[in-house]
Amino acid sequence: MYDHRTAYQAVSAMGRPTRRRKGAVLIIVLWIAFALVSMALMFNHGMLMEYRAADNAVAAAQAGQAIEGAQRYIAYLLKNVEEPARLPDVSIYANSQAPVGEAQFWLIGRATDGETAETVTFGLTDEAAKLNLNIATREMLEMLPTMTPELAAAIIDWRDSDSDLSPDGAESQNYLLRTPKYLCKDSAFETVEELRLLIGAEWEILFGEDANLNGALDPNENDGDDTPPSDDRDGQLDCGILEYLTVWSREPNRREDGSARINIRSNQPQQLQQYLQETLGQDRAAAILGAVGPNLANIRSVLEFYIRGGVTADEAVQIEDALTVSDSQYTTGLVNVNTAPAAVLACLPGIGVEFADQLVAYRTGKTDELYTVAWVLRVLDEESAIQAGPYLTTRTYQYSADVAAVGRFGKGYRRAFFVFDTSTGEPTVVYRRDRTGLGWALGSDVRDQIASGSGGGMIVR
Ligand SMILES: [Ca+2]
Ligand SMILES: [Ca+2]
Ligand SMILES: [Ca+2]
Ligand SMILES: [Ca+2]
Repeated sequence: MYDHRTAYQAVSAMGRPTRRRKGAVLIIVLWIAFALVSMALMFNHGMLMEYRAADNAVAAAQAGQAIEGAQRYIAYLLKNVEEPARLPDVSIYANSQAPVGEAQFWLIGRATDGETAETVTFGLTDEAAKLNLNIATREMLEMLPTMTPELAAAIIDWRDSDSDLSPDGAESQNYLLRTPKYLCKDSAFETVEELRLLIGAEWEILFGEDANLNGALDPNENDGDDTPPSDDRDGQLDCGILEYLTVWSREPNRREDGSARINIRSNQPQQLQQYLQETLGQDRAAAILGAVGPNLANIRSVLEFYIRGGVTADEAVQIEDALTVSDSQYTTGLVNVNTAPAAVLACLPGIGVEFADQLVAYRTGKTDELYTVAWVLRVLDEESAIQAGPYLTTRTYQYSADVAAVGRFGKGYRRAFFVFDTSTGEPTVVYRRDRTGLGWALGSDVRDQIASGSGGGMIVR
């Protein structure tokens, strides 16, 4: 620290000042002292900032390591779950304030049935609970909250291979007018972020009120136009389309043990007959196949087979794993009717807004009953269920982990969004995106938790 007296003495030593000169010297001394003190303060401040920066850098590095740790942990978890293809119960894995050395991580989840989005929820989330951008029709896309007919048309034009402009859509001819100009992709979406390239993909449509994509209503998302984003201050989180869209959902079209399924539509009905006889007995097999009739090739979903054949819910549990209506290796874009929010279910043919709410209300609090898609018949009439059938599943093979972490003293906040695909048998990260830039997404409760925690440090973003 700078010593004023030393400086004063140093200046005094320049000569024996007269009274007049003494005054001038004092001013100079003050100046010099002030300058030196200022420099010392600046120097100290610089040191302090550098120290803090180093401290933050250490914390951020720790948070980054926690995110890597979380990634390995989740891959291990998904590899070892007791019930594959089902979203693991949050009680069986670490998802909130999980320690990794001096760091901690959280998995930003989504409110499930019966919960509200007022505070942040923790856990893995389900990509099969979303609408697949590469499968959804224009009509289905238009049902999404905040979607416009123009963007829905632009999505179809973006992914279809032709250059024929849909009504209100956008092809290369439109994208070449932009600055910088680019071509329409004319093939499938590889990420949801590609939406940002589309004409009509306004920020408000993509994000809605959920500016930090955490599925929870943060204060700035419920204060009107006081702070961004713009919102309607109604106490509800009105999400944009990013919340409801995926490109990852697909199921392996094999039984859980890896063996081939039986294709109901194939022209070898004796294989189906034999399987039903072995599993459900001669009488039931005969009754079911008799009810379905000879036009097996027209059956568009396993659910439709249940309906036309009068298959009971108990029988469905026994046979669902073995049946399919396709020879493809994977089935892309099925929506998990057990986990999808009403906003997604409402987009599906035969369901719509009213049935979507009823399906969510029915499934709330139930687990065993939801093992096969047959349960939707408790809500949907048969005709509606037949329309919805080709889009429904009760399985999930892609899980997203939205990992937020802080280092020591609650500093160095980092966030990364991962998608894990288990459809090949081995959990694989198929997508990773840094979300640190979206700002604090763990809500005020976690902020308080960290502030009062062992570190007691403040949170520096
Ligand atoms: Ca096109
Ligand atoms: Ca939010
Ligand atoms: Ca606002
Ligand atoms: Ca709102």
